[in-house]
Parts: sequence; C-alpha cells; structure tokens
Amino acid sequence: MPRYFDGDYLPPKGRFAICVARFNGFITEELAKGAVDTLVRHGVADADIDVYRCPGTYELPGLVRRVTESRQYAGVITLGAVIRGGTPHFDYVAGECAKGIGQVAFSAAAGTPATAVTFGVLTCDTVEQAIDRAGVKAGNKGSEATLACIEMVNLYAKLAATEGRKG
Ligand code: INI
Repeated sequence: MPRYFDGDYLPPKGRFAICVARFNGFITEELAKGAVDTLVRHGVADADIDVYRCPGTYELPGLVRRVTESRQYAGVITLGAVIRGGTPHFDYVAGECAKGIGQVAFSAAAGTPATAVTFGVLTCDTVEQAIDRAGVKAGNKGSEATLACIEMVNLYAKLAATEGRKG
C-alpha cells in the first residue's frame, strides 16, 4: 500500500508573510486583499499575518529572500502585477522576478523550518486582463497563490513530521 503525502486546506500552523509590489497598486492591493481574506478564512489569526510592500515587482525577489531568511514564517505569498502595454522592459521585469522568486522558493524549501513560497505575480498583456485576474472575471490570483501556500505549508509540515524534524 503506497503512502500518499498531500497538502490540505486545514488551518495551517505558523506565521504568514504577504510580499506585495506597490507598482500597479490598484491591482496589487486587490490581490493583497484576496490573500489576507483567504488566510483568515482558513483559520490564520490576524496577528500571524504580516504584509510587506516594496516599490515594484523587480524588488520582490530581494524582499522575499530577506523575509524567508528571517525564519519567522511558514509561508510567504508574493504578489505583483507586470502589465505589458507600453512597457518596453516588461520581459526583463517579469523574467527577473519569476527567476528570483523561484530561486528563493527553492532555497526556502530546504530551510529549517521549511518556508513555502508561492507566486501570485500577474503577467498580463493589458490592464483589462489584470483587472480580470484581480477579482473580476477570472478569480483573484492573490487568493489562489494563498491557497497554494496553505497547501504547501501543510505538506511541508507532514514531511517534517515523517522526517522527525521540527519544520
Ligand atoms: N513594476 C511592476 O511591478 N510592474 C510593471 O508593470 C512595471 N513596469 O511596467 O515597468 C514595473 N516596473 C518597476 C520595477 O518593478 C522596479 O520597481 C523599477 O525598475 C525600480 O527598480
């Protein structure tokens, strides 16, 4: 009989950080509201949620690295919005952000305790697409990244229990 390890959406143990870029704030603040709402509705206390803001998506990887290295958090949700329309350096900003957050997520998974890092950065061709993904037609990607974070926090907790380590 195989053993299955799955994350779930039961109230997670530990503290959460939401790292949000201010650029395109009318979108990113909606993502942040979705993230806070999803954490609270899954049983995370307000006192266990910290929100960090940085200037733009390009700055997110550095911020997330510092936040994960503080070892205070079971989960970190990253939120931003890169919108192509009229932005010549869209590919650089979006590419560096995705690569940097990916590297931090990879390292943080191996930390003690492990920290789950999830990606709620929108990369859109138009403002309309961004609005749709920030709570209008296509759900709220901040909420989706938060659900993924809860799932990974609970999965890492199960793994840690199997390995007999603290986190
Ligand atoms: N930052 C974003 O978060 N989204 C964008 O769409 C964007 N555009 O279009 O330029 C953007 N630029 C700012 C960038 O993230 C940095 O804050 C800036 O380059 C200073 O380092």
